Amino acid sequence: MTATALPTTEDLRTRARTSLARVGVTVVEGGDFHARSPITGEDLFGLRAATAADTEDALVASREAFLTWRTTPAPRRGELVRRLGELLREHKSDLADLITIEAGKIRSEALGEVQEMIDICDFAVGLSRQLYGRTIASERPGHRLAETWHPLGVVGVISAFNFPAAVWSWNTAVALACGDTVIWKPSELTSLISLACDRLLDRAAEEVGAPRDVHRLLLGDRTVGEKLVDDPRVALVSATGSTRMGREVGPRVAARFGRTLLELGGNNAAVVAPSADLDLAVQGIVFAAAGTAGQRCTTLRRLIVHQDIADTLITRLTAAYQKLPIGDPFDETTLVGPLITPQALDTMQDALTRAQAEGGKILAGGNRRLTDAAPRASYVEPVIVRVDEQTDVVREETFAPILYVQTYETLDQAIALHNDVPQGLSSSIFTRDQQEAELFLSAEGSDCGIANVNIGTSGAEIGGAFGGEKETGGGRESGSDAWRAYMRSATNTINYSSRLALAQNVSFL
Ligand code: UN1
Repeated sequence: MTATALPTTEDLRTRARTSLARVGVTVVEGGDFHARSPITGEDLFGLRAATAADTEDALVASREAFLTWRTTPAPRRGELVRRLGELLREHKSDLADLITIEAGKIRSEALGEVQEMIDICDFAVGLSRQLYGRTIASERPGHRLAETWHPLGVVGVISAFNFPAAVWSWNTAVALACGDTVIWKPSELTSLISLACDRLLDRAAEEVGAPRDVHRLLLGDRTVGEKLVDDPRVALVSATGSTRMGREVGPRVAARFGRTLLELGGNNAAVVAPSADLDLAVQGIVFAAAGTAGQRCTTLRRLIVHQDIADTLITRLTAAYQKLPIGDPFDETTLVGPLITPQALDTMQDALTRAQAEGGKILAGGNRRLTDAAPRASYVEPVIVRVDEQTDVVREETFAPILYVQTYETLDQAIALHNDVPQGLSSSIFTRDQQEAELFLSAEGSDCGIANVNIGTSGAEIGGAFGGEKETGGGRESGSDAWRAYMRSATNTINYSSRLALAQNVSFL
């Protein structure tokens, strides 16, 4: 099924300009750094990328702003985030338009992404009154032992194309409430939405009287990111992207004893047990595997199905895949938009070729679509591939809608297969058996940072901490106590007696 005709690049330009103007951004065109849209695969505007001097200027200004911001009472810092949240609400539709234009997300997912930003702002406003430290029982009379949390410094946020705005907001709303300042280097593929977010935060800062340099945006290629990675003035580098990127960023920041928060690749799986509610499982699986055209870190990439229900489930899934409407993400009936770039399509096709060479069989999908209407764009049918074992290609993250299906006999076997990949982001089990569900969530179950029951691997709420283990990088962002990564703790021992008592009963003098 293919939805109606695609918009033209000129339509997209007009729409982008209108949304940007409403947010308050005037695009200065003419640079050689291009904003483009995967909807047609064509360039929209030439923009100006940050120069080395712009980056240096941002570093100086951010550090300077930090000196004021760190002493601003946290609940007042929260007022900036509250105002940002209000502006995001007001411009929800404009921001969603820009996300659709640049990332190719369908309308409801683009609106969902903006909702995620609003939610994290609400969370961070609350957090600004809850940066709790503990009081610890001292072993000495007349002493108080306490833990205090202080702002950390300049946070460098490096974000990816697939959640071009939400991941920025998880980091920025929390970092600002924590008293840090932020320099943002977004994906080169999503400059327009970045300009819009930056403008709204600037407006919020003006309105509440916060230093304007609490936030700086640097558009550019990897050289800009590298500067943030290597500069000791950046206290924390929070980077979202591929494991390959994380392998470079991690050691470079560690070499200067900086902090990192890494959100890297996932190779997320769902186990489907014999007792599973299959109606629910089919819906959960199709959204998690084909939603966002398979381009979420949390996308479902591997299905581990009990052998007794495999045929039934596969029949239902292939039928659902054949009906997926693929095309213009602005069309309300579309469920699958374009892949981000032609390279993403090549990578997908290479993975499918390898999967077949390794014994996999394509059960549904895999054809390119809309080649006449948009030859430079990359629309493709989400694919289901049946595999007998977890071969090399299955153990890699291919950032595209490929779902590998394999079967299991015992739950222990399923969990072993589940964990036998280098990545550890998100996971789920579909079962109505409580023992199975609890085992999957236990210490000997899923080894991921996110483990779900009767729901797919993607679409996490902001209230929980988001992140994963192993090659996913170990970072935690967003809710719960992820805020601690953006602050430094100090342990305070206060002697309010008139005797000097040494710890561990040491006597001296
Ligand atoms: C990502 O794919 O980079 O859980 C983030 C989810 C979203 C965030 C995904 N809330 O799928």
